[in-house]
Amino acid sequence: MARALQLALRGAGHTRPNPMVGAVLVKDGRIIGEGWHKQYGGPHAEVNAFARATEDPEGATLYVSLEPCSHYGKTPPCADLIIRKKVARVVAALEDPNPLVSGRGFRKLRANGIRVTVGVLAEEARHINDVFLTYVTRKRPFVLYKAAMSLDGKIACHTGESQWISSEKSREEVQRLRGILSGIMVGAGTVIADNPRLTCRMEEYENPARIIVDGKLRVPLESRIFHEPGRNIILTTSEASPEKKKALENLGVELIEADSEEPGKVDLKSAMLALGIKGIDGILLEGGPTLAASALEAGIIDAVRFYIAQKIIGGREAPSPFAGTGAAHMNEVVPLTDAVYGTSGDDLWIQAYIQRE
Ligand code: AOF
Ligand code: ZN
Repeated sequence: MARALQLALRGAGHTRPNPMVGAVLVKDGRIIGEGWHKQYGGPHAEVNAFARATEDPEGATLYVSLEPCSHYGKTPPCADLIIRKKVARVVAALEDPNPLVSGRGFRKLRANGIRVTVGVLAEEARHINDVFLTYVTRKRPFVLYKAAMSLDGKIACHTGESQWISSEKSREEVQRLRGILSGIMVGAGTVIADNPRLTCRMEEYENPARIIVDGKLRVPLESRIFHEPGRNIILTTSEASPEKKKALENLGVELIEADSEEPGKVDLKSAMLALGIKGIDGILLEGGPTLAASALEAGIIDAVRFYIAQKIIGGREAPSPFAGTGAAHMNEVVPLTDAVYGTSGDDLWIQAYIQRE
């Protein structure tokens, strides 16, 4: 299964909004076939594993990181293929929450005499497909808030200077995240202050859709983002000027209007559903700290990923990843769970999920 998960990851950035899936065929203790879902719309992992099998898979065990599908989608059901190939046993990491499948694949296999085991390396498999699992069940994007900070938790100096806190290796990883996730989100303040390009500089990936939270449409028409390849989506409100809206639309910008109770402030929760309809399944939230605090409060953040550099910035006024008021009491803090962590260059990184009941 560990091998199947490794294979699954090879599809990163190319399968969305489908999951990343890997499959390994084992017979008499030997691997006789491997496959993964390479591309959206293409053959599923199981199909590729059978296609590359070096021996007859009759009697083999199939390890697969997701429940084999039972539906006719872009491709015919994998469960039928597995039955036809006379596999003896299927070991899966997760049930597929896609309403078109959700247990039907396993049922079909069992009804045809195949032994089925579910739940092997389930947590790792869930971690790999957190975007798919959220999007297919909630119809809104998975939101990952990323920040680079010093060991004392500052994301910039009190002067605002922040280039660079994290190592080159960490910054490279963020480029990869931009390629893997379908959207990248920042506040209008970031666009105005830094005029960033918000592109993915890695050749094998497409640019993410740039999503700007800008309730009053303050971003200048000359901003670099409007002149880079890729989609631009602005989340705004009815407070924005109709002329500016028209001018932005003329630049090809897609506008989503989501009013909250506070005039000029975007309702992030309903905006996420609108983004889901536009096919955005995952978002890398890159800040700044005011937007991050609003996003946290709105309950749209699913996980945080912090790169922690071996540096001390210090200073009472130096910002940290979440602005806003913050918790007043320990019983109000936001609990995180299922943390995974590692190193990148000289930095530490940690990713943890917002705990939901
Ligand atoms: C599998 N193996 O490798 C993948 C699965 O439109 P389709 O035919 O590609 O079906 C997409 C759905 O199939 C997707 O939403 C998910 O539920 C499942 N993906 N299933 O057995 C695979 N990629
Ligand atoms: Zn399938």
